[in-house]
Amino acid sequence: MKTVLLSTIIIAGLSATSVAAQVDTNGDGILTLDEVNAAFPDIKAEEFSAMDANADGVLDNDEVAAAQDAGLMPKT
Ligand SMILES: [Ca+2]
Ligand SMILES: [Ca+2]
Repeated sequence: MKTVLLSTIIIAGLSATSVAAQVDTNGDGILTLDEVNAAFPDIKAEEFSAMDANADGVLDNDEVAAAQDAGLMPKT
């Protein structure tokens, strides 16, 4: 029984590997500054703008991945 529980926890952990999925509190697939700030209070508007490569005011998965690669957003 313990093994089954552990497996369930591991699977749940793996399915939530994307930071975007954790930070995206309203589940619309994009991150707003408010959502990013809720998860990472240290990220300021200037840094958010730097991550927002296409300047549409939100971060999509590609922008989040690029921001993480550049060290602008923590990988959790
Ligand atoms: Ca969102
Ligand atoms: Ca964007």
